[in-house]
Amino acid sequence: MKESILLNQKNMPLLTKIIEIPTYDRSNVNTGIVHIGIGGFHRSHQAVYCDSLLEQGHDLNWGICGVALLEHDDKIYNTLKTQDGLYTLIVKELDGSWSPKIIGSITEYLFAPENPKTVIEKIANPTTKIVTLTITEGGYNIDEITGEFNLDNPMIQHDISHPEQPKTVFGYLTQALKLRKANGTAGCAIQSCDNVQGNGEVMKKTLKTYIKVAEPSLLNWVEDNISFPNSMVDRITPVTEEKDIQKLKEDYGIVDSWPVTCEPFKQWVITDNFKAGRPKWENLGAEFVVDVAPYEKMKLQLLNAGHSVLGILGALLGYGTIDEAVNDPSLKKFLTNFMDNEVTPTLENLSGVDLPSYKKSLIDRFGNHNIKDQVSRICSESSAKIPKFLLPTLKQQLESKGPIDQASFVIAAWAIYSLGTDEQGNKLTIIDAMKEQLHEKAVAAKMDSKAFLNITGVFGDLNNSERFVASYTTAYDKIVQAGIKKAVVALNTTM
Ligand code: CS2
Repeated sequence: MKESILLNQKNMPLLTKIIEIPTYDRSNVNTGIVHIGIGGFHRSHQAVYCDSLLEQGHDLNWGICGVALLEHDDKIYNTLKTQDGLYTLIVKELDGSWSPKIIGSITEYLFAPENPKTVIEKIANPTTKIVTLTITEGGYNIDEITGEFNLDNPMIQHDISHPEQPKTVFGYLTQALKLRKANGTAGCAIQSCDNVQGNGEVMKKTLKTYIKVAEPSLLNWVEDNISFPNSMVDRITPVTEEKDIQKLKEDYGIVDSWPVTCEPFKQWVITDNFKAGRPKWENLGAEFVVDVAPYEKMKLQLLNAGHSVLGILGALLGYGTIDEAVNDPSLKKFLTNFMDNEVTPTLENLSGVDLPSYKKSLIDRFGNHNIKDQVSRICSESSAKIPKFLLPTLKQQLESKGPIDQASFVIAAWAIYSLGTDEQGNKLTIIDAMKEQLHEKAVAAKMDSKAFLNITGVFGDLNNSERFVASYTTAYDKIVQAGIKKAVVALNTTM
């Protein structure tokens, strides 16, 4: 066992011989970006692009202030505080080796519940040119029935009546933009980095709906001064496990209470509309394009939906990780058929993209034995993910009278998954904001399988489609009667 070194700025010189550390002078870095939602993904993706840019040394104005927004984000905040914003990025290579590196681009960190005013002032600061967000798919607070921003959400109501003590991103941004306007500070860009189709547009629409009610006199200023770039983000980032923390300590002697693990691949496609300038992320491989929408659609409906397919079917079969699931030949075949027959016909305008290679690369990435991405992570918050990842394919195929049996099958499997046990009777760990409702409808579905489709917050009015309901019911009955494995194989053979 090596001598243990606590990860913090003071100990950096001790780490130089052990691991790659930032070579730029962190004390000279200025904060140009405020990031809201500093979870694993931000730390494996955007913060890494910024770190590499700082390494190039031309422009030290793009340091990040990471904001922990929610009460339960105190752990990441305390970790960053103890470690001076430093953390270890552990890239798990395809051959099983580790490429660890210390990332230094998060130079400030704030815990919003502790000090909302500081967060508001930070976003309003003239040096803040971009506010980036990873607030999760559900964070946009869209009502699946109306497709509109849900003003009835109690947290939103709270922010409207307590503007100076906000809890949601909408309340924070509104207060900060109001302050920018009052101070005569120029506008900035608000860039969503979530897995949501048209994420910039969605952010613009939702924020403006909020402002219209909470602070109507700000609306025109926002229209004129704030831009909302769209972006497609990609890097598989499993939940950090205790064994990763231990290995880092044992093999490298580094004591980091929350390193980030991820795959080697990363991708970022962005529309180039930044009101107050932007970092040269293209130097690090980010792609700036006129229209991100087709790339987002491809990624969400193939990669993210592919994950959900493997997660839900894999969970019922008792698999713990995505590589186990995709390396099961029947699931691999199911996924390949789903991608080729149901998703691919809905994709267009992907100039320069070799779709067959992209799909093949997804199967390879999912199958990477060293990543060990957790099925529980993939299945978490499915009620927010399924409407963004899987239902768009289903709806488009219903419109064009195309194939829907595989998407319907996944929904039927999700209904059975929501009962809370796998096929061997082992308890499933279900993490979902709608967990209780899902369970209640899953129980009702045992008597009448259609009951699960009445969750309008997820399915909207899809239960009005006779064709979909019939396809779903057939799948549900088949799974109950034959078990998930045989039902998958049976569907595979009809393709
Ligand atoms: C996953 C994503 O959360 C999920 O269900 O599909 O986190 C996925 O791993 C990333 O979007 C990869 O870029």
